[in-house]
Amino acid sequence: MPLNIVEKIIQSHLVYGQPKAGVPVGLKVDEVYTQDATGTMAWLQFEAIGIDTVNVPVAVSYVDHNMIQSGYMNPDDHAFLQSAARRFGAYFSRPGNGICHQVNLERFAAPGKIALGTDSHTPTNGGTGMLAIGVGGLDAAVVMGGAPFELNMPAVTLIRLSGQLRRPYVTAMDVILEILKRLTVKGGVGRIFEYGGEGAASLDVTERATITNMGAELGATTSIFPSDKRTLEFLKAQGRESDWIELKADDGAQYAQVIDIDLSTVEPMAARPHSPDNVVTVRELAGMKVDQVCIGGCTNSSYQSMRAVASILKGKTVAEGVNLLINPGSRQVYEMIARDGSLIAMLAAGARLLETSCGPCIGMGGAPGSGQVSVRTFNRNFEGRSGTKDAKVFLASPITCAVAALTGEFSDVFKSALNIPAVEGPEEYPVCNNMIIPPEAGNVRTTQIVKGPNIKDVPVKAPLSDEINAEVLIVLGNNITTDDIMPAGSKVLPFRSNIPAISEFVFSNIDAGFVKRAQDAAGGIIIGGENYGQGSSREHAALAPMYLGVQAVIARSFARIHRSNLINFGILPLVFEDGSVAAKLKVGDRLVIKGIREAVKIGQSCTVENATKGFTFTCVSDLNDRERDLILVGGLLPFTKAKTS
Ligand code: MIC
Ligand code: SF4
Repeated sequence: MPLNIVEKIIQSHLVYGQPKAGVPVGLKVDEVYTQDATGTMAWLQFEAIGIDTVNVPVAVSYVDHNMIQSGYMNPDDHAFLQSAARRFGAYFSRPGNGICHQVNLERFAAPGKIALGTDSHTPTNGGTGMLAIGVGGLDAAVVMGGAPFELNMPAVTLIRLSGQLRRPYVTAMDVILEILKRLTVKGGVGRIFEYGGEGAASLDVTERATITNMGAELGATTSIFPSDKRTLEFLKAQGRESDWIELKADDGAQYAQVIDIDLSTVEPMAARPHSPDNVVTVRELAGMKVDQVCIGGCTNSSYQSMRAVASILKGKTVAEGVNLLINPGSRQVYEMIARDGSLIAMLAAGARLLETSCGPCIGMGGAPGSGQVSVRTFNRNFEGRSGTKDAKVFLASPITCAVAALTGEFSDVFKSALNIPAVEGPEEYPVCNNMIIPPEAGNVRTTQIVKGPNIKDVPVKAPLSDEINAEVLIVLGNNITTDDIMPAGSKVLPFRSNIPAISEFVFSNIDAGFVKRAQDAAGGIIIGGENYGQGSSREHAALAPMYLGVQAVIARSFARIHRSNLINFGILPLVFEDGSVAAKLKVGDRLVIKGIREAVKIGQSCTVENATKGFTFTCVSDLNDRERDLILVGGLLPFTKAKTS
């Protein structure tokens, strides 16, 4: 039977199950990577499982998010991660080496392999033909312990690209924004996007990686490109030719859906506040004043992009009213722009150069002023994520951003008088692994794990009770993000290793009374809409509510990673049989669900009684066998510990 690329990789890694859409498959994983903001929990959980050494071919611990060291907490986390990597057998990418996805693409990504990363933008690696999936920290810890990774097999959509980009004005960023415009932030839920067609062949690996990176914003499980001669070129230039294999779909391969995009018709696009799918053409925004421009991050940090930006800035000055911030994604790219003079052009134009870290993308510095317009090459523009609640954040390509930095407004780049050069990828990248520390040799390691005072144990939930009798704590609309549930930013991120402390911030950006209500009621139930928990992989958006006593979330539908995180921490995700019931529920209503253990065990729907209003409604617990087992015992940690002890 002819196979598509996704099926080929799944087949070659299958431990159990059948690769049919919706059916659980267990997969052998080739690489697991963590980043610091989610990694401390992942490694604490790995330690709590009680296994001595990682049991996957490659594990890498990156430090890139919590880079502002305004106190001891973030550097203590870095020291913990470094010691845990050495002790348990992972590579450690030191602070300053770059953003996990960009560095992983350069140093570890390989076609035909499977990677998990504790970050939703792990699919960036799909640019090389790797099946790379974002997961919560506990899922990563359990797989590093040697378990297969279980996934409900997604449906595979082919995005068939034809034509050529109108380079240099139109970039890969514009392509993914166009796709987001068409499909929305829910369009990829339960799907993998496989790219193909002669248009795909015209894109280089870094352009492909921009597209697969932002597939996360579609809600997709992952996105992947074929591995072809462009992939070989990239791997060869990175000194990793031996990692290359050819990977293409068989003639006659089947897909659940096919979407056609002619690259030659794509225009410069921008996502308006406050959602990555709120996309219009840059032409429509022309003339709008811009106060801040941010270039870099994990979405658009290739050498080619940075060099193009520098050529636009060269010999000019950033507009008077504009702050231009640049955070290149890796030290390799930084080094290259330093060597070829691009960095001087940026500095001379007035750019503020940041270190290679997530920075302003996650509100770690670089917050815009009140009500300001910020245009960024990043992937998320959720309200308040920049650190400024009333800022208006737009997402656009490096070209659109560089031009906006000079003109102080959105401009039609085709009409801009600027001479924008096309930049090719280098034949050879400067490869230097001196900032990646290998693990201590052997399987019996002695490194002491270093834990600062802010690093607290992971809380564990009790097994599921047979009756939930609890208040509605909050009623929410559609597309609630994990940034809404568990904000990030420089004030909150340092508490990622301290669940009691971080739980004080749950929903703080959208409902300041939530935590007090939850504490007073000793827990409760959350009511969500469609696509509840979209966005990041941060398991703190499940762990902290669990710590506050949240027992269930009832929603119309859930985003994949967040749903897994809820289950991993013993919070029951229930789906309304009739979504219109949500409108009848109010904060403070007492909901009673009886006989839940039995309903979960036999996969039945359950009746929820609204004891305050005197009506009942039905919810579905659409859990698979493994998920049922996890929920019943209180989550993945007690489940795994029971199995390994
Ligand atoms: C993000 O882009 O939202 C983050 C910060 O990288 C998150 C991870 C986190 O919250 O630590 C993600 O994408 O998963
Ligand atoms: Fe970092 Fe932003 Fe990329 Fe998340 S999206 S990994 S915060 S650069």
